[in-house]
Amino acid sequence: MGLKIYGIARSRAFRNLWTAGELGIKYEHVLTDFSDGPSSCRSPAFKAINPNAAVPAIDDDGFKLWESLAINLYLAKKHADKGLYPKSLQDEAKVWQWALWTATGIEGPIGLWQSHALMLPPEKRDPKQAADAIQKLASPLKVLDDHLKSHPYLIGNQFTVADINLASVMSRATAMDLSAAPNVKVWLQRCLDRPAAQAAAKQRAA
Ligand SMILES: N[C@@H](CCC(=O)N[C@@H](CS)C(=O)NCC(=O)O)C(=O)O
Repeated sequence: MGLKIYGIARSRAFRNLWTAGELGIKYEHVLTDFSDGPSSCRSPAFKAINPNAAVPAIDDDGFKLWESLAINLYLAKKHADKGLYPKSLQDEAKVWQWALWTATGIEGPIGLWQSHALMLPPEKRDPKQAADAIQKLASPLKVLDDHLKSHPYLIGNQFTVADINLASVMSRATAMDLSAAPNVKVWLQRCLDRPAAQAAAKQRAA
C-alpha cells in the first residue's frame, strides 16, 4: 500500500510534497481538489480520511493523518535517518516550538496578506486587510530575524523539518517587503532554493 499524499500542490499539500521530496521517499500523489466531483476534498470517500473536508491528508499503510504541519513532523520523524528530524530531546522540542509558533502566529496573517495582496481577484482585494496583516507580522518577524542572525536555520546549523514548516507557510512572502527582516529574507530564499522545494513549487505552478 505505502504512503498516499492527498491534495494538490496549489494547496497546503505543497508542504508535504516538499518534505517527501527532501526525504526521497516513494509515495502516491492522490490529486484531491476543491471541485464538486469524485476527486473533491468534500467527497464522502475523502471525508473518511479527513472529516474536516480539507487537504492535505495522508494514508500511510492505513495510518491516516491530517494537518499539514503534523504530517511533516510525522514523516520527518518516521524517516529520521534522512536527517530532517533532530536527534536530541531539546532540539525536538524546538521543532515543536517553531511548528506551533508558525501555526498560531504566522499562518493566519500570512494567509490574509496573500489573499489581499496576491490571490484574490483585484476587485476583491482589500488593501487595509493586507496592511493589517503586515502589522501583525512585524513583531514575530522581528523575533525570527533576531534568531536567524546567529543561526543559518531554525535549529542551529542543520536544515530540518522546522525550516520546511515555516518556510512553506511563508513561501509566498518572497513577494512581501522583507527589508525590515533581512535575515528572514535570506533564510527563506535559502530554503525555497532547495531542489525539493523547487520541484514542489513547479507542481504548484503547473
Ligand atoms: N490547518 C489545516 C488547513 C487545511 C486547509 O484549510 N486546507 C485547504 C486548502 S489549502 C482546504 O482544503 N480547504 C477546503 C475547501 O476550500 O473546501 C492544514 O494545515 O492542513
